[in-house]
Amino acid sequence: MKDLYKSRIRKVIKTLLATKTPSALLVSSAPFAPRSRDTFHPYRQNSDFFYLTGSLEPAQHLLISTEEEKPLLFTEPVNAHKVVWDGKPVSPKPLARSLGATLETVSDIPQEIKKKLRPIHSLYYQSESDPQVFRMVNELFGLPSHQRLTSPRSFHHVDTILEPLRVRKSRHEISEIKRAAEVTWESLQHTAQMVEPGLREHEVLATLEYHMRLFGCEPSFSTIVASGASAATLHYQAHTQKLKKGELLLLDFGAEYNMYAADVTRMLPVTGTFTGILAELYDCVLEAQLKSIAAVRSGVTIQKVYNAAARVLIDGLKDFGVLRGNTSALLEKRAHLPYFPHGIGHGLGLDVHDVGRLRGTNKPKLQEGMVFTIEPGLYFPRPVGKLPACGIRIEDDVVVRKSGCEVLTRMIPKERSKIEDLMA
Ligand SMILES: [Mn+2]
Repeated sequence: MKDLYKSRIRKVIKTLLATKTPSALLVSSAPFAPRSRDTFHPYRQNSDFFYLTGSLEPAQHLLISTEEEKPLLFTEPVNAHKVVWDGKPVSPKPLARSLGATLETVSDIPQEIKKKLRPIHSLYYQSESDPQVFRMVNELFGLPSHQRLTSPRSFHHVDTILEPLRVRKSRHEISEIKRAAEVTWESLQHTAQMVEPGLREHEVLATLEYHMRLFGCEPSFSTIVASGASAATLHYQAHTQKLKKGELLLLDFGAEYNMYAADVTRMLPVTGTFTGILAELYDCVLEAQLKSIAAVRSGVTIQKVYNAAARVLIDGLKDFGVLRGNTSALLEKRAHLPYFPHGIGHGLGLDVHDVGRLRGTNKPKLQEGMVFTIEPGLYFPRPVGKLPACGIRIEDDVVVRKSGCEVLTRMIPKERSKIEDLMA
């Protein structure tokens, strides 16, 4: 893994040079997100900045410029007052050395970066990261043309350069996601056995997250624990309901390991056994998910993967008396959208909703090494015919291979009998 970040920076330089204009790419550490007055949410590094530096430290900035011999790493001088509260910051010197960067320790970082941007024509910058740097770039953008002789005149989102690099995952990145998946599985194993009628959703949530943290991870997003009708709300966050007999419990959760995310959804029957129409609905969603996974291979569109699931769900909705008509015509009319209102999945990597434009049902073609989720579902906010109000989703993480895909979360069971075994 030596020189991992150096080699990524080299790829950025190559892309900048290919534009044949003086160009630069600017990325910053994440800012602290306020929680309440002067307290903050736990710090989480910006994914682009981590991708290019491996640094977990706040208040750092990386400028890669075709007009500089080396990348520039900007940091603030040590503030003695801050040290009292936060401890001594990690020295940026080894980081600069490992990146082959020149270290610039300055108190007014935006002003210093602005000076370095004078010869630049095209600037690639982040829309969400450091607010002060963003303000400085916006000032440059807002300059009238006669004042723009010595500043960038062409502004682009960093995604233009970083998305094509980040979207295909290396072996190393896939092994990080696998580790996140294993911890996700551990947390489910420790949680499934406690599920029973009378327990509250927040108790299940606390158990899942406790085990993720016990194994050195953080939740990669806000865990969703939704029982019965609550599961029809896609991003349900109240977590106040008592688990009731005869209901299914939806768990949408994932660990983040070393900045890499896993994202899984599993359904548990509250009593430990799937029964009746919910068992049938479950099998329909599972079949949709398996068909969708089977459609994944390099070169196919995400739309094809989506349609493989949508057709099974439409057939199921016909069997349950919710829809009537020809399956292809219903798919064409998007008749399933009230019951399956989201895309088939999303890119997964450093961000739980990663780069790659795979959300929705659009046209991008899958490439080897892309990692994304496959998560079809059926949702009924109100009872429909003999179906109770409920929501069912099954989600796994896959990596695209030449002639298929590898399910990175395959250790987590999803057949009904195996889930029942897990809860026994
Ligand atoms: Mn997801």
